[in-house]
Amino acid sequence: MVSGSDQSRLARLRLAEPGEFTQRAFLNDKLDLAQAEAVADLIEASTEAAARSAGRSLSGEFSQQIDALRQRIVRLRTLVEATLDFPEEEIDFLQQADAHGQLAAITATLAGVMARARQGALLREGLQVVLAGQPNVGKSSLLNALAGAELAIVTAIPGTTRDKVSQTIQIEGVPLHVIDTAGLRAEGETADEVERIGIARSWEAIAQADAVIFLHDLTRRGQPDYEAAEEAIAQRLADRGAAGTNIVHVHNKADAAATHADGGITLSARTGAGLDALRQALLARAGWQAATEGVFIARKRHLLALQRTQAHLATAHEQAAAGDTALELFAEELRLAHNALSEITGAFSSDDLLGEIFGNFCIGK
Ligand SMILES: Nc1nc2c(ncn2[C@@H]2O[C@H](COP(=O)(O)OP(=O)(O)OP(=O)(O)O)[C@@H](O)[C@H]2O)c(=O)[nH]1
Ligand SMILES: [Mg+2]
Repeated sequence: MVSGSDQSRLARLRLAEPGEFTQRAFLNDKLDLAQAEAVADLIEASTEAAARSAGRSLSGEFSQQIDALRQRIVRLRTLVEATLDFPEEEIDFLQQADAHGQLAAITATLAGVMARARQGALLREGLQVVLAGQPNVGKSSLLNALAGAELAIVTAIPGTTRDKVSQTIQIEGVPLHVIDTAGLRAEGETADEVERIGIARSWEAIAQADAVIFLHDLTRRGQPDYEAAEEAIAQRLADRGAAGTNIVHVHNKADAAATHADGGITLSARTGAGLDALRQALLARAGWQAATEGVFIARKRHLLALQRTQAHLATAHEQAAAGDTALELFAEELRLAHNALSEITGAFSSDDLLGEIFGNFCIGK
């Protein structure tokens, strides 16, 4: 039973806001911003590797590296600002302290942190991979083979897949969101309204993909209709411009074909032969470097801040090279680099940013 006084006490209770506990920890300096984000990333981690790297960020490993860089920038700033106050000693002062050398060393360390953060972002976000190609080349069979489960319907009838079927698979802990689409046919070749809509969706998926597997059928090589359609699809993919570099050519049905393709990856979705080569090619395309030690989870926000820091340091370098008249500009670029870096751990951040970060938490964390 709840007594009267207990009830009035309960009336003052409320449910926690999304991320409120973590936000309080941040506001009370128990966690910095990158660590607070790692709490959410740990909860959402879709692979073990992502969870491990989120744990590393949560423990403060990422933040320590950012802070160490920040301190070095601060030291250089102090030096430059002091020099600005004593213009007559300018050149000597900066040369003695090897300002250029310091800047170069900071830039090099930053590049290393960025490389690890990029790997972390890959673990967090994964990669969108679209299976594209003519009807019946074996796209759905390949999805099933990669996933190790019968997810998409496979039949010998061209035009089997109409709607998108997607599945997240993991390769070495990197989540790949693989999307199987309707086989691509030229306009007018499809009588069926449903299939036509499916093909339009395939092209949409291709436009948004990080990587496109362009699947070919070795058993139909040399057939005029087949080759003409291959040409048309290749042309349309090329029209997408720079994204065309994300195409991985894969030749399927190696088990049933006498001929072999030159270039690309040859495999059999039916027997599984060659699947490992495809997995490795996808990881390489994603920029995954398995040997990277101590990856910490990172977000797009972190990468953007690191890129801005890098850009300001590069401009600072140019200013420094331009000679003493540019010392104020050099100092200003260092200040901007300092601010950009500080955004990562929240030493310098706007309320909007905080609202956005904590608002995306689930309730009660
Ligand atoms: N021999 C052989 N047959 C395969 C292979 N992969 C797929 N097939 C066969 O090719 C036919 C089409 O396979 P699907 O996976 O449905 O092809 P799809 O590209 O998804 O076709 P749509 O959905 O119609 O665009 C089926 O009869 C499969 O059994 C393979 O590696 N070897
Ligand atoms: Mg299919």
